Amino acid sequence: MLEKKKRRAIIVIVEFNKDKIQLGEVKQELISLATTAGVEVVGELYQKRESPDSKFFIGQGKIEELKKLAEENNADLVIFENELLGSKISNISNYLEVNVIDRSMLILDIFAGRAKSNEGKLQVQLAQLKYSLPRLRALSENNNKYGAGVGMRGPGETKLETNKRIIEKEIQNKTVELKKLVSHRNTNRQQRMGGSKNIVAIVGYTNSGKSSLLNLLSKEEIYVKDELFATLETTTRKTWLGDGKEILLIDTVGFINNLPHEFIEAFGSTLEECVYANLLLHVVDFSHPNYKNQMKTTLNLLKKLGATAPIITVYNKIDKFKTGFVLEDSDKDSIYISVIKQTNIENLKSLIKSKLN
Ligand SMILES: Nc1nc2c(ncn2[C@@H]2O[C@H](COP(=O)(O)OP(=O)(O)OP(=O)(O)O)[C@@H](O)[C@H]2O)c(=O)[nH]1
Ligand SMILES: [Mg+2]
Repeated sequence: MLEKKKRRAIIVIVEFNKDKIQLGEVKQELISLATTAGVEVVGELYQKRESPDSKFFIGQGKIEELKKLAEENNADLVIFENELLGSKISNISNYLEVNVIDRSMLILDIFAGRAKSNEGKLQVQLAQLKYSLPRLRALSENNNKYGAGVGMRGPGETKLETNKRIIEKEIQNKTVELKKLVSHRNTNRQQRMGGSKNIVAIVGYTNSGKSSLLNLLSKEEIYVKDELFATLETTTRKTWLGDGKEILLIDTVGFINNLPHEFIEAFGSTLEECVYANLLLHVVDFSHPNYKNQMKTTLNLLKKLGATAPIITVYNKIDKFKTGFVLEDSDKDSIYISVIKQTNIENLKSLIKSKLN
């Protein structure tokens, strides 16, 4: 998507003894992120350690192994699952002689390619600037040696700034600019919502089917794709649930595990939409092996944002169960549906209506 010539990457996952990660899921998600950013994953490396190595993050033996792996597979990029600080990025990329980024930079790169509105672009730029500040030297070295690759592109294909003073000034300016936009949007929101008590926000982990559900309920054509962060900006649609009941349905950016705080700060204004909602539809990809953790991530983020509206948990994609899914007795706060097969949608509508009265 972003690269003219497809980058070839080795992914690296380090698990520390104190953390218990679900390696398969973590790996799968990182590969999905890479694919979404237009990168081909050509190799992988895993290490379990007590703590990060002070120079290379991974051990001396492992860095040798990584160098070999990169050479053998003709890789021009290494992506770490773990968050890397500047000196480590420099040490590793100098040793390997390829561009090195971490998962957060990969996510930023996807965001940069997606942002369309002024507000979206500003948010991405702010997140990038804040994230790059403690990593400047490494990023500009990387940039000069290996070209402005994945993780270093601003929205609209602009090259990211690497001068500290300019960046600090830009952070200031853009924060002010964003504040203005947000206050303008808040005024707009009040007009847009017209004092409605029927504001329903669709939230959930990325790729769970939020936009698909909005499309189905509102008969709209919002961008739906089997990739992470297909939606980066919120969309609001008037929707009728039958019996003359009108709601305002809001599609939101997807959540993902381990988002650095710079992102949450920067995207706060977009995510704020769920704070103003009267009801939240928490869409879950029930067919995903890791759906329970994905739910936890979403609920934690909602808590951080201060969203307190009642939640209906919408377990989606039940069509993916081959043996024919037996609908469990849905309690009054959850429901099992398939957007694709349009299973149980009328019941969902009734449930929404019952919660809004
Ligand atoms: N099998 C199946 N696939 C579904 C269902 N609902 C959505 N999908 C697919 O899941 C993928 C993601 O759907 P989206 O609607 O873009 O998901 P989203 O939650 O908006 O994703 P982001 O905007 O990336 O956070 C698409 O390929 C959809 O076609 C469903 O009920 N069953
Ligand atoms: Mg979406």
